[in-house]
Amino acid sequence: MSYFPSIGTIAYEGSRTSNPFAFQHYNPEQIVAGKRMDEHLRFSLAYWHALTGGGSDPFGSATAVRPWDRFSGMDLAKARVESAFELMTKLGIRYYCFHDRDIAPEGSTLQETNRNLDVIVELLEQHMKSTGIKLLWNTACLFTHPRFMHGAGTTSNADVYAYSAAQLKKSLEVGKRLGADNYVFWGGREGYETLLNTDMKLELDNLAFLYRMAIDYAQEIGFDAQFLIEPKPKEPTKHQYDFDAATTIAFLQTYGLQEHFKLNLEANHATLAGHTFEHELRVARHQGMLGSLDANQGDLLIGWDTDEFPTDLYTTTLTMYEVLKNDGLGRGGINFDAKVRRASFEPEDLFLAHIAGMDAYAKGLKVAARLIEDRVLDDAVDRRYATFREGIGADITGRRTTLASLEQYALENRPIVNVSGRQERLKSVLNQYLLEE
Ligand code: XLS
Ligand code: CA
Ligand code: CA
Repeated sequence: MSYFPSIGTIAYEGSRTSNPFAFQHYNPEQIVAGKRMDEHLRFSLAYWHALTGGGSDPFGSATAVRPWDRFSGMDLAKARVESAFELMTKLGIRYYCFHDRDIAPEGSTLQETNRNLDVIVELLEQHMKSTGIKLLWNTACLFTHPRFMHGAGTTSNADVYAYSAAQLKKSLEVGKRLGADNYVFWGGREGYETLLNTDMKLELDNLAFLYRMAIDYAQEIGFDAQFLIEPKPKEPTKHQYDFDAATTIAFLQTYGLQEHFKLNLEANHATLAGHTFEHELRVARHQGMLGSLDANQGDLLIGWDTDEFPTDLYTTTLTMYEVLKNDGLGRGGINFDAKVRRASFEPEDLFLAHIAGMDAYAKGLKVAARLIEDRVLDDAVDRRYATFREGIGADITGRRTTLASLEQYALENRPIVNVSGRQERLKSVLNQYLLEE
């Protein structure tokens, strides 16, 4: 049975195609920078947006028309699994991600919830075997249910902390069973609203301890996924503890956890933190902690997490630039943590949105590879810092100076000669590369 009978397999047709159900740039077997495109771009479907979300917002109910709408309960969960694999197969997406509660409904007890989960995990396992599609990462939803109103790992209620640990334990077991490449921790409600009622130190200590127990349990059961933390500065809480890449790395270092984690960086979370996406990638890359990407984009005119499909070629190019400079994402991938707009409610929109995102990343990859090959930015950076390669600059980077020796140098009253940063020229060259075929 097909859930999307009118849509076939999406093929690459090149940039001049007028077929909306075709790729203009994503050509999986094309070699770019020495590797196949599909090896660079390990695209992943976000179950919560593609299968579970329906387009509701604080002002209105769901609008999406989906082929699984006629089902409910566990039948709905099963229909979503079948639809997900059809969607991924037709799009050529080889990975997916989910929260435990996206895939199976909560029961009235934790036991019943876990039983529901087991049924769907078994079905997922069968589909993964028959299609070769893999789990990029899974995670535990420790933020939707009312019990998490004060947080999960940072809750003020020890019973909720224990419940969260139980849910996390099960989630690690699911990850192990499905062979997840990574396991994500996103601190949905790990933050605070007001310091008037908050013991920040206890909350952070408890959060670190939850991570420590997760590391120990993963080792105990032989689950070797890369652990990832996903930063976000705000929403749902006013101040999220994993604010951005730098804050998260500092947190991990403070608690001696840095060896066990990398970061899952999301574009929209970067802009909510007042950063560009490439800034977040650069920070993580320099610390050897660039793990995986949640590919989407925000709207700079809107102050919340809009999770739009990524179509901004500047960002996809500069993102892939960082990824290539990082020598890839290893076990990570490019997960479309993105939802179609509420008015893009037809099933076809799910395909069109993913095609748009995959093409934007493919184009970004091709442009980034050429920028690197032609040393466009490398040469500009080299020129800008040239004074550090000789004379007093080389003494500074060789750490052979003192304040006194630098004072002596400065007092010799040499004329200081600066050179232009040439930012506008570089942007124009970037445009040139983007506009070339
Ligand atoms: C929400 C987050 C979330 C994580 C996974 O803003 O993006 O979906 O990616 O829990
Ligand atoms: Ca995300
Ligand atoms: Ca988001």
